[in-house]
Amino acid sequence: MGQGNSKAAALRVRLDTSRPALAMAAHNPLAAKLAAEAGFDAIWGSGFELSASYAVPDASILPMGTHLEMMRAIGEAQDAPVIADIDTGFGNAVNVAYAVPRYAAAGVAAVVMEDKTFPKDSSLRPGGRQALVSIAEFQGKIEAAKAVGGMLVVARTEALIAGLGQDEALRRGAAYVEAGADAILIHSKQKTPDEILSFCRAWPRRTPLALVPTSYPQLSFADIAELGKVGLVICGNHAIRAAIAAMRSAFKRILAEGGIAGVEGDIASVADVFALQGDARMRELEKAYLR
Ligand code: SPV
Ligand code: MG
Repeated sequence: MGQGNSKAAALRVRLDTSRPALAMAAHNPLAAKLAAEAGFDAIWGSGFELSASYAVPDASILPMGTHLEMMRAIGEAQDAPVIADIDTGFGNAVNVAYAVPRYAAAGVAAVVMEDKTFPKDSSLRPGGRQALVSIAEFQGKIEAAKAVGGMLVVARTEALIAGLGQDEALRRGAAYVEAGADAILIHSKQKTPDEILSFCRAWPRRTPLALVPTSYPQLSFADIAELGKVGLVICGNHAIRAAIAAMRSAFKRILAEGGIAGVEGDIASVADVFALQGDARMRELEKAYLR
């Protein structure tokens, strides 16, 4: 386990602070395939999306194996590198040392690990528990992840989410770089980008930053690129939110209209679904091998 992986190498090059890589969230291989088809550079293996797709809170409820197998399936279904959201690393540094080689073996290009205590709570949840582990403990977890090799380790600090302020966020970011992090994800749930802009401007390192602008969507990709500090922008939950809105609308209309005819033009065709399922490949296989 832990052999070098070419998608990790490509992603490392793509973390370009003058033109940040764009990752779209996915909760299953189909969503990942659509994100890659749309042109996103990477797939965000979001814990929030996967939890939502099981209709459970994003609070360390789903087991590691459920997330891991989804990351493997997402990687197999399409070519964009997978950035796996491993939350807290499923416990302490010993848990990280167990988990990360398995993610490497599943072919993911990067893991993102956050400095919250296990079990975690969603960063976006109003009034959620946002207790952080010590800097020293999290450095040990980064070192355990880095020891695996062959993939990028993105360290995520929740200092701003926990209300600890910019100085603490900068201190944690720097300490995580010292421990070997390849990038620092800095998260904020402020409704304006001010807090994030201030952090990015104050970030003194060459190590690229990663942002998840869910709460401050007014900050465009071009605005982020202009900062010259951010190598990765993650659209954290737009696949599941788009799916929820589309399903709600179609389901409501079908009942209201007393039939399925009305939605026909607004939903994907069955032929589209066949194509996404790999029907062309199945026809080749049938031709070659079915006797
Ligand atoms: C996720 O998508 O699972 C994330 C981003 O970790 S957030 O939900 O904003 O914490
Ligand atoms: Mg998450």
